[in-house]
Amino acid sequence: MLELHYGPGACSFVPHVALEAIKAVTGEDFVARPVKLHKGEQRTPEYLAINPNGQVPTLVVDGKPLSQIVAICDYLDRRYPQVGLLPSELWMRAQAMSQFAWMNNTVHTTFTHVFMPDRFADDEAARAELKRFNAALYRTQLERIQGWIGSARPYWFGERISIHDAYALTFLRWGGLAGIDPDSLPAYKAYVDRVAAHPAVAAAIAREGIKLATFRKG
Ligand SMILES: N[C@@H](CCC(=O)N[C@@H](CS)C(=O)NCC(=O)O)C(=O)O
Repeated sequence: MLELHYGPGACSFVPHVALEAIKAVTGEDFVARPVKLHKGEQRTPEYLAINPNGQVPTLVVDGKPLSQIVAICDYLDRRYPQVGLLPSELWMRAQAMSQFAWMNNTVHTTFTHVFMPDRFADDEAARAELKRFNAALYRTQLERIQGWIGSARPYWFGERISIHDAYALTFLRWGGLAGIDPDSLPAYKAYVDRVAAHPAVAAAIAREGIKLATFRKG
């Protein structure tokens, strides 16, 4: 049995989409377990027992927990290669993993500095500076992704929805929370609108009860 512990709108959206795509192609279902991050449910003793980092996502496979998006998605892709969550050809896959690693260890953590500066500094002025600096850095990272997806037809790797599509969507959504107007990245926004309309993505969006538009002017 596959169980995903996810936080609505969080990075766990990436394996959530993967599991929906797996369900559509193979019929293998999963149990979705919401974790209310704003209420601190990720720090309860029960949750820390399956994920000592106190973070989502956690995939529980037949009672055994697996953490870290990269490990979870690699596992799901190898278990269900017919879904095409990542490219199968050796070099293409290596390049895809290189982008995936950068998204997870760099873009994601840049946003964490914007969203949770309290995790990185005690001083209020230092937190404000971390926020300002990393929001600008995050924008340059989204521009790099926009360069990559410029030729996406219709998705990152072609016809099949992939891990990268779900992560790219999440980053643009978070961009709104970092004060980045998605209309200022028009190619990226048009691509995310396509990705959001894919049935597996739409199902994950509906279950999480999230909206794509997070940017507020002013
Ligand atoms: N490197 C981790 C990052 C996970 C992560 O940053 N999760 C965030 C949500 S996007 C979280 O659970 N935050 C709650 C907290 O830190 O209290 C992974 O790839 O799984």
